[in-house]
Amino acid sequence: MNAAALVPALASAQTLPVLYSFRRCPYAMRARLALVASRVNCEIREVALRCKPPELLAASAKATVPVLVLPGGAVIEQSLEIMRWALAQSDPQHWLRPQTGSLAAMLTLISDNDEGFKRHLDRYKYPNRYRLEHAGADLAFAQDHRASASAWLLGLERRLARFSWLFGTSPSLADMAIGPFVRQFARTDEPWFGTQPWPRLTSWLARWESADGFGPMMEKYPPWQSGKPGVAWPPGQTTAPHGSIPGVALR
Ligand SMILES: N[C@@H](CCC(=O)N[C@@H](CS)C(=O)NCC(=O)O)C(=O)O
Repeated sequence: MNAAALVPALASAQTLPVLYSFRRCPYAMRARLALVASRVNCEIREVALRCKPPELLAASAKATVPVLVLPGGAVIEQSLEIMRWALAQSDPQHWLRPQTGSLAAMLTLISDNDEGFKRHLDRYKYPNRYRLEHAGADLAFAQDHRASASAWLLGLERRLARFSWLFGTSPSLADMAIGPFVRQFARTDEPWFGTQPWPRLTSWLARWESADGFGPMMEKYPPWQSGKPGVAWPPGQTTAPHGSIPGVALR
């Protein structure tokens, strides 16, 4: 668990936002990136997707991660909404105000990712989960979806010809929301990905993975268990401008 501080069990009043998360989930990754950037203090609860804790199911009937439960009891159960909530508390890197374009343009690109690219990514990565769509021809099915996903990625490559990030010379909400999905695509077949005509995308992905918040965002935790102490998060946060309470130690 590294040296993360333990939060005393929240027996009565919840004093910090509670984030239900799964380390490798791209939606949870984007939510954690925004929480790290905004320096909102939380309690993180790593969820084993095969054995979801009753507290998560009580907070959110749809039972996906990430879910953020605020101290007043409000529940935010969409990753993009968690990002926007966190950045509304504090946005020191101006992710919501890109150098070029607008918030609306970023949301459109993110929606293309979530509605289009993600569908192809899932079918490329897990063709066996979609047998009803292709009668067992896993390889051909995967390659078709890889081609459709690649067409969208080539659009990002063209966009990156102008600036090094999707909406200017510094990262924005769009880079942070889309990065986890492109990373998953790249890691599905790294040798193949490395031979494709998208040098700018490759460099963008490498810069995204070495951004400041990436390490804390990918910190590993064992699955949280009901009634056990949670983990104060993000790790390494020494000042606590948002959501801090007396008595909660942050290392
Ligand atoms: N639209 C949701 C999607 C979240 C989602 O689908 N998360 C996956 C994990 S990556 C999940 O929790 N799936 C439920 C399960 O596997 O039981 C969001 O943006 O937060």
